[in-house]
Amino acid sequence: LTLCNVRKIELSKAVRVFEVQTSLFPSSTDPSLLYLLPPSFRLCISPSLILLLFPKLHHMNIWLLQMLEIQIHHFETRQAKKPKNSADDLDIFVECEVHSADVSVLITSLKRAAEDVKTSREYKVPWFPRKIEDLDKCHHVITKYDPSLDHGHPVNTCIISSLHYRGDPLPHIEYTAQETATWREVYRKLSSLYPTHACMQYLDAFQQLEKYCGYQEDNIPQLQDVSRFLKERTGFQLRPAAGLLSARDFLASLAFRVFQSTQYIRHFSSPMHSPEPDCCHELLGHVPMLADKEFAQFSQDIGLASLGSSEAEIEKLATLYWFTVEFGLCKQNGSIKAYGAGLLSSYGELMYALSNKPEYKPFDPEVTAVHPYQDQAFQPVYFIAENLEDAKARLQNYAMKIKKPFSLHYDPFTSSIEVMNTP
Ligand code: HBI
Ligand code: FE
Repeated sequence: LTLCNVRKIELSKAVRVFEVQTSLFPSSTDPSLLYLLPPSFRLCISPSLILLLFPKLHHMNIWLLQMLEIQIHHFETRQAKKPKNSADDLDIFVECEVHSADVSVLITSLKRAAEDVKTSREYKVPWFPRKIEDLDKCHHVITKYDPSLDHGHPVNTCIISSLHYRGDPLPHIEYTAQETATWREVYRKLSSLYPTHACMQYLDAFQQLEKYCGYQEDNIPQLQDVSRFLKERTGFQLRPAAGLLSARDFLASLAFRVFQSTQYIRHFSSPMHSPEPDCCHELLGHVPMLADKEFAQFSQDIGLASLGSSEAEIEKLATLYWFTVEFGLCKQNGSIKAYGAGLLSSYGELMYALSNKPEYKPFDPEVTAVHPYQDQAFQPVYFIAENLEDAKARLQNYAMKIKKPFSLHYDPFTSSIEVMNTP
């Protein structure tokens, strides 16, 4: 909070507040605010000190500070930039921690008494990884899909990745003959569509993966080999994930060019559909695109934008991710091609998306980020990018407008995030 233009006081007075704090409660209470009375008063020195420094503040504000159990971390006075009445006018900066639910109550209350209230932190910045090692804490699996509640979609529970730590080698999986048969069926059907439906970046990478990474219909590629391949192309690496991760954790890893990938394969009884991401989706959908430079940057940019963002902003970024990385289309040589992994790993939806049935809209992050999406059926609408470079530039422009009390810079030499405060 920045409370401007408050009269200078002698700091020696502040020390005495210790003894008089109980008398700071207002003697005549505004009845409309009585409901704010706490069950038990918890006094702390800092709000009382503020009362002394802000003689113009109504006592009620101080009371509120105590009641909301606001923690004051930093206190500073500066010469006012625009002295109004006297040369003694000060700007006072208070950095405090307020529960996000209490922020608006506090601001409203302060505005009644202070001349100018500016807020630089309207929410408590959520924890976010700053070093690539911190991704060990970003593995929260969402159990949105509960196999016991849905008998229509059996899941394969043979391989469940346990917790993986950075530096561990990626587990080598011996897939069963039945699992390989599932892969074969998916691989055959999808690769027949790619030449006509996939964008050229995808086709280039797919060819390379067949040549160097064991992409064949009779072999499920190993994450270790694929990760090494991607690292050489774009610096992306894979990390095994136990299932669908929370959007916050999943996006955060992209900021470090880490893609969290499942390693199990869908149930053999429904090879053309999986309600959760599985290795067919990751290896056939995501991996080829992550070998493209522009697309890798686009993915990392969504990740960087997510760090420290509010819940509402994460929701928008996850929606953007959905309509681009998962279901994006782009123009290429006068026709429309798919670059989204959800399309490139689904025979049915890939055909549908490029038929004349769905609605198309131009990719515009402001519009796309708030468009409702569908995770139970085909998308009713697809967003078309002019090209990947244009999509990247638009996303960067969108990310710059996200309000955060700091700016971020990714240092590729140390794989860490530099945080710069912007008060
Ligand atoms: N988790 N393992 C995994 N794989 C994904 O592709 C994935 C995820 N969590 C969220 C997610 N994708 C996105 O749909 C957005 O919510 C970010
Ligand atoms: Fe995906």
